[in-house]
Amino acid sequence: MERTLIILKPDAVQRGLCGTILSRFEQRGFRIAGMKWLKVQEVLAHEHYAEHKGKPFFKELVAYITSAPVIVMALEGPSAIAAARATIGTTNPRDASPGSIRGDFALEVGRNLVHASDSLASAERELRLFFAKEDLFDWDRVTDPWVFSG
Ligand code: IDP
Ligand code: MG
Repeated sequence: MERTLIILKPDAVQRGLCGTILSRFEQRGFRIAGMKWLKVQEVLAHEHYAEHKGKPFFKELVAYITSAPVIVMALEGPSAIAAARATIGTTNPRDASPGSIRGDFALEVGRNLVHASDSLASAERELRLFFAKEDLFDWDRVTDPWVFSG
């Protein structure tokens, strides 16, 4: 079981696509361990995207992610990190497969709707940036048969 960090970026919120995108993840079978609404501040944007510091698009990327509120989620499931990357599609939506979120709903790399952690190390680092450990729900403690039977 893995957890991964997902962000529904400002364009997803502004275009009214949060429900649609969340549905894709729910239908795939991910469990939601945490979810919140926030406006990413500049300092957090710099930390989250630290690996891109110095790249030509960095300034534009920080402006984009801080431009309006986002929904941040911790999703879990078997191989959740790779599975979520496949569900969102390639970084540039122009190349993303139909059936992926970016392939179905986006056209520009600078407005690609959704973030998903790209490795176990990134997922652990990014989850810590956005969630306190106690914010994340421990699904293994749920014994209600409505949740797991069938
Ligand atoms: P990822 O989101 O698929 O992991 P990364 O390479 O980590 O892609 O880049 C982070 C984000 O930076 C992308 O999702 C996209 O919003 C933005 N980005 C990446 N490359 C470019 C670019 O060439 N121009 C503008 N924005 C870019
Ligand atoms: Mg990335």
